[in-house]
Amino acid sequence: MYRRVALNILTAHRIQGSIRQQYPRHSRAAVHETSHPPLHETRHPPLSAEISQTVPILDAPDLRCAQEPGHVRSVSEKLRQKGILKVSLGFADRKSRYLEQLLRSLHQNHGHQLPIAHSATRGWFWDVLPSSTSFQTANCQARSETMEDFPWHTDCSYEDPPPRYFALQVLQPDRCGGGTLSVMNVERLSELLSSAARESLARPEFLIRTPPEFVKHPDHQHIVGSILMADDEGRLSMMRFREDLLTPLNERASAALKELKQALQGAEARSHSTLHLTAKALPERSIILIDNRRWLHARNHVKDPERHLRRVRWDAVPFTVY
Ligand SMILES: O=C(O)CCC(=O)C(=O)O
Ligand SMILES: [Fe+2]
Repeated sequence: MYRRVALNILTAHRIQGSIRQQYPRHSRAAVHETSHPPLHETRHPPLSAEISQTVPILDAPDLRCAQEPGHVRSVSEKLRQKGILKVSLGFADRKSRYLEQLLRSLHQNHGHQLPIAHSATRGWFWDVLPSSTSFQTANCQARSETMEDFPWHTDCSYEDPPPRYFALQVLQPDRCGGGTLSVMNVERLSELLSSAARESLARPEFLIRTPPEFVKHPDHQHIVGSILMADDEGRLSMMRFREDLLTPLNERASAALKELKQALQGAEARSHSTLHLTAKALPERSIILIDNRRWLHARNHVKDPERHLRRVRWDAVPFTVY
């Protein structure tokens, strides 16, 4: 399990806050830069210094933003540059219409693939909500329907191709201090590895099992691939990882995986590679959008049985260098 470092959000905000100006109601949404002092009271709770330096924030004052070219371009650019972005909705959106329209706009104007529907009834969205009685797949409780913690992982690491992005919309934050989402930067993590381990993790020498509840065809119960992947500039900045599904296929792969697990533990405690997004950082009406390959994520134990996030994953692209 991973160790949690408590961030003193309020103190951190006094040191450095994010800029928030009052924008006319229908103007282009604001991108908050973090190098300026706070101008005045914020409408949304502040982020800690570590988080505000890393996670850009966009305001979406109304639903029209999801189709407004400047807003959609900002989302696309921030995701490309940082691989992580927080959107603060200025309106109630229990049906996730903003996310739905935003993903259509990203598809039409920025080349993102649309999400794959979970099922005819669930469509693109999945409710991350503890439940012991009603499950979104027939008679089967998914991990996201429990209150358990999730160790570090990439979503759908077993899929080929895996989704490049996912977003979580907060419908009800955990009011009891649990359910904190943590994110770890893959490039920072890979810097902690020896070059031998990095090279081994980039070889397709790992068996990645499909969790039984997601096996669609009896002949497709696993894939074989690498854990690390290089980006266009040759940096090993992309990863797919979920420990309980992985089997190394030789000694070299086994040693590299062991080193990665040790590095993960070391990286947890380092604020430059890991962020803990508490309910203060991600309140109701906020959405976190994440590059699934450039950031690992984890969640600690949920304490509030009504904690409710809505998840969507999109832009499935191959995890191999051609
Ligand atoms: O509940 C969370 O904060 C994250 C859930 C998650 O990682 C998942 O559903 O894959
Ligand atoms: Fe996840």
